Amino acid sequence: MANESVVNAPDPEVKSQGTAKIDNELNNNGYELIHSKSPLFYDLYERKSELKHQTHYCPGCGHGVAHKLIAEALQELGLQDRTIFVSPVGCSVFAYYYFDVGNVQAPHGRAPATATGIKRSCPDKIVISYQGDGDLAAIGTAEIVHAANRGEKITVFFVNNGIYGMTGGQMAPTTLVGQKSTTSPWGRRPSNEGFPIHVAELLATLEAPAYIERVALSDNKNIMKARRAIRKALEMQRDGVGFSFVEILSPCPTIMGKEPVEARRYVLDKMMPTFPLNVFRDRRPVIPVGTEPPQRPVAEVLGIKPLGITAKAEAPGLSLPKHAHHFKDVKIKIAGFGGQGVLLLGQLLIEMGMREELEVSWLPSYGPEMRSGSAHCHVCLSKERIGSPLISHPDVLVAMNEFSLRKFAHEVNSGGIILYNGSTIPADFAAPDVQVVAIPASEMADKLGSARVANVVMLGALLAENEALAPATAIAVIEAKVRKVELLETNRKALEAGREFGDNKVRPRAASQTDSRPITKNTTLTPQELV
Ligand SMILES: Cc1ncc(C[n+]2csc(CCOP(=O)(O)OP(=O)(O)O)c2C)c(N)n1
Ligand code: SF4
Repeated sequence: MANESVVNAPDPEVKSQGTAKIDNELNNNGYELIHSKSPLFYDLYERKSELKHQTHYCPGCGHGVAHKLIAEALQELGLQDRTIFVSPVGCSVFAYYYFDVGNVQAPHGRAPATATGIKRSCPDKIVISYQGDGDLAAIGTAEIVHAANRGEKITVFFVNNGIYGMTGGQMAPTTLVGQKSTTSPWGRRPSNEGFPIHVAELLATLEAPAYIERVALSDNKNIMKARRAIRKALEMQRDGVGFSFVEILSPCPTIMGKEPVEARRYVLDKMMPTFPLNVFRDRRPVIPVGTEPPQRPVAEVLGIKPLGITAKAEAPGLSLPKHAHHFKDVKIKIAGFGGQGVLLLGQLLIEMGMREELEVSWLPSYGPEMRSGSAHCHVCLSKERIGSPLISHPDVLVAMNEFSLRKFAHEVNSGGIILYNGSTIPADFAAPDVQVVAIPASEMADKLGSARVANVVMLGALLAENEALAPATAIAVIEAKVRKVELLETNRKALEAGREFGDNKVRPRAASQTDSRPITKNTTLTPQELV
């Protein structure tokens, strides 16, 4: 980091100076010392009380220098307000305490994938993936290779210190031959641990990347070169040229067990012979464009027609009224075991949603065993674009078995609904603020002649209870999905049976995020009421 005035700035006067704090003085050698901090950095770096007066980085750590160079480049290019930093796991994660830009934290190794998503949805932003070598070259090998290969227009700063810093010095893919680490205590041997991976060279074999350079924080001359490379990589992103990547050889004095100056020397003398500095790629990639068809709505691509259109096409003159959606969005979790049609029920719902011209998402989750193992899916139906398909707190839980009821009930939003596949609610089960309805769907399906339609019985009950989607849409979707005539009839009956059960046993109401959330209080039905 720049100097003592940048760490937690306890002096109110310093704080009041705003973002750029400059204190020039002349030292004994006649050199002008410039104590300054880029306005890219926060005024105050938050740390726990006993650590207040130090940054997260050890003295002499290359991360601090790399931060400074990146901040200055962004400042010079005037990109602060457009920048989104993605920092994953490792000492690099601390970046979000320092850079006063948009910050997103990604799981270990996944930063290039996260950055891809951000850049594609916000192409005018400057998206930076800032990663360590354990992160990028070990757990994240696939992500970096594929992001580079796709030529994503992001910038990756790869801080290669040859070791896992944060976790105490395990061997990284970049650890030098002969270098000792906690997991290569005799020194890295190519015969046992393989050779160091040269990431810059590896990525330079790909067609799409625009700019790849390796630099080093070994001495002032090389730091100045690093500064230029960092700036250039950002300029290339600003100008929409393509994927830019700077590998930064960096000292990690703590794990190297060296004083800061020695650690820098180690970068120069030991790391650079293995990882030579070079510009491996500097060109505007030629990626054919213009042949892709224009973006069309997913429903259109899948050939799913809105219900009104289907009805008109099949019976000219007849136009079904558009279903009035009383919600902003409805989040549904469907859980049970493999074979109960849990995932299919989710798919039916999203297809219905698409026909009703809603935004939809479906996220399945199941274990290694598809049949009999536990399975669940997340379904979101929304009038607006959906930010994430992951649902932590559903409005509706469809629990196809008791295990799922007990496992997921606590997640349901207050005022939500649980539809439970069972003849009675387990006596010891309680879910305050949530309406729980037991529907003997499996028994009803058996009586209809096919245990497999229990999920469709639940769909019927869900529609009766929640009124999120029109029953006519459900029929249309089932007709489109089920080809066999007898099975189609059973499915129709199952849907109707579920709807009737819901209508008769349950007061219809909506569990969803409405503009005026009309959710009734907990009206858990007792087993007696359900008989
Ligand atoms: C999925 C996952 N696996 C492992 C870890 C443990 N972990 C935390 S930091 C780290 C190593 C990071 O090393 P590197 O990327 O080289 O960064 P540095 O700390 O050296 O900057 C590991 C393995 C984790 N947090 N998450
Ligand atoms: S462990 Fe290494 S990489 Fe992490 S902050 Fe300390 S010196 Fe830097």
